[in-house]
Amino acid sequence: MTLSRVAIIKVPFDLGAGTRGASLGPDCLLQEAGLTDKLNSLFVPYEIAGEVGVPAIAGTATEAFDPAQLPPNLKHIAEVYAMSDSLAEHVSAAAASGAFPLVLGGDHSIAIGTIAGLAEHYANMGVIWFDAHSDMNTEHTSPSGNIHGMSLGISLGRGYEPLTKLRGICPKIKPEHVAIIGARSLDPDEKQFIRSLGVACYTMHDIDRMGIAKVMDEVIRRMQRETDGVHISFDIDSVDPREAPGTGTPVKGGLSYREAHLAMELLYQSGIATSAELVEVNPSLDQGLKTATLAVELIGSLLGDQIL
Ligand code: 6HN
Ligand code: MN
Ligand code: MN
Ligand code: MN
Repeated sequence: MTLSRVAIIKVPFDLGAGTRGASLGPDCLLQEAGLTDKLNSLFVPYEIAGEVGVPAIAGTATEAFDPAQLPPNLKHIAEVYAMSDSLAEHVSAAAASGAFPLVLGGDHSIAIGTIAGLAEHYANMGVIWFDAHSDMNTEHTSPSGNIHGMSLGISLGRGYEPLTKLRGICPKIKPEHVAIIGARSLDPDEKQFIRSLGVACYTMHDIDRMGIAKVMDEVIRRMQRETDGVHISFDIDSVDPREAPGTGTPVKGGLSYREAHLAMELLYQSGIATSAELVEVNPSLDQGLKTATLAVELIGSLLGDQIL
């Protein structure tokens, strides 16, 4: 794992979600929930490499995107587009500097920008997508119009063109380099898309049957064979709401506390991760700091925190 330095990029952005509040995530994680203390205790060198909030959208029109022709069923598209473009720039610069980009959301729409920035550095990047959902809707299939439910699809080149073509590379990632882990709430068209592309999707059913250790083993081995870098996109709603209540779209029957930690510990041991993002912690929906603290602990496990 490239752990010479962790470049933290804060993304207090929640306009991709239907419920506001995930914008409070980055500061909550870093300060109240103790992420900076955690990194210090692990002797992980880090810096705050940037912050991308809700951009002022005036003047963000490009030839690729005409705000005068706003498409339907893409809520806050102008803000999402501007945020994604700016975030991609920050992430690309962090990766270019040799650091391990760690992006703190924010809702899951931020993955559009994170992956766009990383795609400039990895031709065959793997993405491990921990999520109750698959985030593969388009403006034509989404039941909500919320772009956080479209970010993986967009990264695979499916959906609204100005977003899929963001910064010129399209698609950013290949279906055979993606693994979804923890899925249990998929919309009909998402199921169809997952099947037709052959995306590896380890549902909760699969995890119940195989065990998370075997799942991670399979995923890690495939990534080691086929990719030149691996991004961990961790939606906290992959974890069961009993452990992670502070999130906007909770779904029963998720990863247990230990399953989530073991997944992160195995990723650390494998050394394959080259970047990560932690999204959808919503402090305004949390029980105290329960969910934020879990998120900090999971980042710790990914970066080398060990029980013994
Ligand atoms: N997330 N499939 C639903 C939708 O609105 O498209 C839920 C998406 C949730 C997205 O949790 O990042
Ligand atoms: Mn670059
Ligand atoms: Mn998600
Ligand atoms: Mn989700």
